[in-house]
Amino acid sequence: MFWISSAHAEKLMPTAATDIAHQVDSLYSFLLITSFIACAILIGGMIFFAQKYKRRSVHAKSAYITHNVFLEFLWSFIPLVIFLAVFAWGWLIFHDMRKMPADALEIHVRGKQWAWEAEYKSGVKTANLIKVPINKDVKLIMTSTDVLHSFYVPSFRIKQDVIPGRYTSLWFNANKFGEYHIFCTEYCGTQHSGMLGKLHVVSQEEYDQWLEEESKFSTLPLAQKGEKLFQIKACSGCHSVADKSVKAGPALYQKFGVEEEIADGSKVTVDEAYMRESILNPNAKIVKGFSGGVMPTFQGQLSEDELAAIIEYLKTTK
Ligand SMILES: [Cu+2]
Repeated sequence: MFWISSAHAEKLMPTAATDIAHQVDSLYSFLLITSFIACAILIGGMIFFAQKYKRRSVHAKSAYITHNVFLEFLWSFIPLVIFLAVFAWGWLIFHDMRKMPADALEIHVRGKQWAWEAEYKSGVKTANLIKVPINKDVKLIMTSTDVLHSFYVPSFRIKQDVIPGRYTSLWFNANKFGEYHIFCTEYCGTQHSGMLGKLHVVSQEEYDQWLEEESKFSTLPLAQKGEKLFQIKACSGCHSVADKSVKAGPALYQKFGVEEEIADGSKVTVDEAYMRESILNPNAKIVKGFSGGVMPTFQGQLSEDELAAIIEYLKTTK
């Protein structure tokens, strides 16, 4: 920290878990403190001079002063030096933030309404969770499958827009174990505020073990694979599978084989074909009481075997 001790700063700001976070905090503290000092000089000076040069009587005449070169030079030059220093300081930090490390652990991140998907090089996929080893350069290669999102980790002081149709990137090197928030900071639709993720910083051993554990996914039985996909694709954000509680979409608990009333009043039996249609073309048969256009289509986002896995899983909630 610059002038504020780090113990105090921890209370003002989220835990700083990278070197860059400390640098950002130093610059921020400098700005905050110089602003306070400038404010005190301006407001204090104004009150002092208003009192000192107060008109004492109706006949009092003020001195005729046109200018003062020395004073004018000072109040122009000192702020100029401070502003240029802040610019240079900020530029150096920005340069560090944007210079991608050459030998980093690379993770693909996809923003979608309303979840963060991550994909590791080994093929492991997660939703709303990124696990990384401590003291390791990590580079995120990011894009969006629908609208603009923005990836933000307050504890790392890094933020980057995530844009459909192109890649943007971010890097960090976490130096503190823990669980940190991932926020979306670009309004992206009704559930924007619920677009939350966690970033776990763990030891290298724990990371390796976790990655190996997750890699076993492809050999899982269909229904178990479906259960994972249901999480990864963030279906669980809008559909309850543990009970009949209604979220943004209807609960899918004990749904298989049930007769469902749809918006136009007709009935449909929930079988494999209806489930498939509802995943790929969600607006085809909207359940009565729900509005269309909320669920995005998963056309092109799920392979045939992934579809089968999810449907087999949904049959087991029965
Ligand atoms: Cu978003």
